[in-house]
Amino acid sequence: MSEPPATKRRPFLTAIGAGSTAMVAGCTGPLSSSDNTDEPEQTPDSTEMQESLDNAAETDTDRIAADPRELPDPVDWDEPRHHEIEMTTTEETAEIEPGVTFDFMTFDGRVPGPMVRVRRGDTVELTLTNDESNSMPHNVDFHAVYGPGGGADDTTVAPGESATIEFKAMYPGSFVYHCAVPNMDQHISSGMFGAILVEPKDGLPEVDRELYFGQHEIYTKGSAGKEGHHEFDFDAMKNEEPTYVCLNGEAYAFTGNGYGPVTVDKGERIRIFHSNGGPNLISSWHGIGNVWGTFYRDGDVVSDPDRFVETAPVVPGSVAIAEIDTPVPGPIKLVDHALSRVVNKGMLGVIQVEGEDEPDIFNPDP
Ligand SMILES: [Cu+2]
Repeated sequence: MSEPPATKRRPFLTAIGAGSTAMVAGCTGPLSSSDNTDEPEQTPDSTEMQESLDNAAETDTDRIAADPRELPDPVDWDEPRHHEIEMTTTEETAEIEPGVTFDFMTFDGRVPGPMVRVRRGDTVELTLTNDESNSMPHNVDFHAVYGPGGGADDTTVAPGESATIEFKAMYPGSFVYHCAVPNMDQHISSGMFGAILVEPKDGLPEVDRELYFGQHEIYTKGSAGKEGHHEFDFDAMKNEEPTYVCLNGEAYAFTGNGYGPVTVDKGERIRIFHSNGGPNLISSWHGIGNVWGTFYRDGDVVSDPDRFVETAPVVPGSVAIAEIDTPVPGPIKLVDHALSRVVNKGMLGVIQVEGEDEPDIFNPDP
């Protein structure tokens, strides 16, 4: 593998439809002009000439992407419970992709923030702490809350302070929570969102495995893949022209370019929570090589779910739920079907189904 150009090579479109996860690894092909063999290797294109980024900053953490396998177990109680939940807001520098640093803001140091999981009728005593090393006020607005600002009005805390609220989870569904200070779009774009799941009293159908993802977009003064430190770009945000559209806060985190695919076993029924923090873009959520067999639109777990949905809107400020079957081995590529966000901006993650071939269902070589 030769020295990569300053603008990183992107996993590209043919990798999305093709079968091998190896094809989403790096060095697979050109998208940046500096890969053009007709050009001298060291000549930057005009965009790069205009860009001058500071060097990549020292990072505070090796990883900002939450592990999609980490979420609370399903509700197994049938009487109202009281939950004491603590969350800490952080401001920390991390990589969006290798060599590209950004100043994130988070709940508990990961994007998306931790899932809160309760049963309808439970009460939640929520303490939000703004880490003393931070520089900005933060708060949290839970969309599962009846009350001023979804709790934001009474959880606004300065660095070093904590605030506690208590709320009753009156209605079921999956909902976003997010920071809601006056610059809330910047704070969400920097990573401050997560999900709260309020299970109906009878619970959700049993599945073999659950995964939890968060999509959002990041607006920076660099172009995607340009190595260096990417400052936040308020004009790009106002124009809704993001540099990155991320799954769990990083570009291509769950591919061969990042931490690798999320592996599951063939035959498992899997429930996927897809939160969209936004702040601005609707996701056209799609799983390449699969279908949303049961789809809970907008996280509505009371109405009858939709069936066999190919591509589903997940609007900013919502958490959709899908249950899928995995009858054949191979990759399921999680994308936003606004595909320029996949090819150029990072919005791709892979679930790798492992097991024996099932030629009666899919035969690549009949
Ligand atoms: Cu904030």
